[in-house]
Amino acid sequence: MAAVERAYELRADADPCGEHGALLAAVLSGLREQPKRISPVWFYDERGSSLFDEICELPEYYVTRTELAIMREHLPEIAAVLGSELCVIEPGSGTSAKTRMLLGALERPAAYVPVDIACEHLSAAAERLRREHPHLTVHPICADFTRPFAVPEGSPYDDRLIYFPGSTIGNFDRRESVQLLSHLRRIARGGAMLIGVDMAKDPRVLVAAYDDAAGVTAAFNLNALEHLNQRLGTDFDPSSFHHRAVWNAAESRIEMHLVSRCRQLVRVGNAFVSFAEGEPLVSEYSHKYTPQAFAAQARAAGWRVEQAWTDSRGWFSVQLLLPAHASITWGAVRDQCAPPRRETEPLDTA
Ligand code: AVJ
Repeated sequence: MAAVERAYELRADADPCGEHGALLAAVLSGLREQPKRISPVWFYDERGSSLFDEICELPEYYVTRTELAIMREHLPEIAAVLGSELCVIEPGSGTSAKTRMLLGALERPAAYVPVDIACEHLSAAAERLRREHPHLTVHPICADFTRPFAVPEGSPYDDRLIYFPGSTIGNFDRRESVQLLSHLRRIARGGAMLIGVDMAKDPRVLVAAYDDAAGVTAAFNLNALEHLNQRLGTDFDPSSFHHRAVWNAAESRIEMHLVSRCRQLVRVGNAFVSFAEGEPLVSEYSHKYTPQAFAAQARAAGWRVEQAWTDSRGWFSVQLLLPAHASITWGAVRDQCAPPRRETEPLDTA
């Protein structure tokens, strides 16, 4: 199975009918890897989601705040470059304040297509947006965005922008992220992507952001085990694990670990998984990029970086990607072309 699918297969299987066995098998296979791994999707039950909201407010967690500041400062320019009557597709939408900012700044946005596996949240958020933007076509899609999903054809879904904020791309390793970026490029159909990318910086700043003094991130990390117990009936004892955030310089990423405090056995379905004292269970990667490294990733996925906006410290960036092989210039220039026609993308054999 492709790596991007493996890391997120839980999402695919988390259908409302509850594919208990499939979820269990996916978790077990991660626990059989070396080092042991679980998917970061396990963070996000109800409690985890509100802990994440708390994280976003922490003094050490610069990520959300910095991206918001970049958006606030450069929104008029970003909106001007993007042009009018776009169909904005947002993978992993949630209920983002950034999306509201973007939709508010764009000229006559035509459609908004949020894609998320949290179906109830999704329809509530869609309802709210419909009220705020009566002329906007809102078409929520309940799906795992790492897998194929169908955006309707024709107007108002023609001129597409993928909006992928929050540095969610950081959760994917190098190979997975190239796969995901090219998957999203195909969905964009010749359109652009606006993506939030967290940048490499002093490891002390990074470790503090993922191991805050108030212990909120530790609670967030340990909650994944509660969620597993709740959803799958595993018997993890969260108090026998502790949170650790490590900077992996070779891979340019923060790793969130749950470290076993003792030798122990954990029951997962019909199997027992043994942990040595001090053995880590990896619960998340958060890759940090240099501008060059991200440009290379984008290029490998058939995109090119058209423009990047950043904060004064260069800690975070909001980047506009265009298809590397677009047959005409995209964006504001496109709006001046009459008629606004675009050739279809060259056939993708990747
Ligand atoms: C939501 C994936 C962007 O990597 O910073 C926050 C999640 N993990 N603190 C990140 C997270 C620990 C976050 N992303």
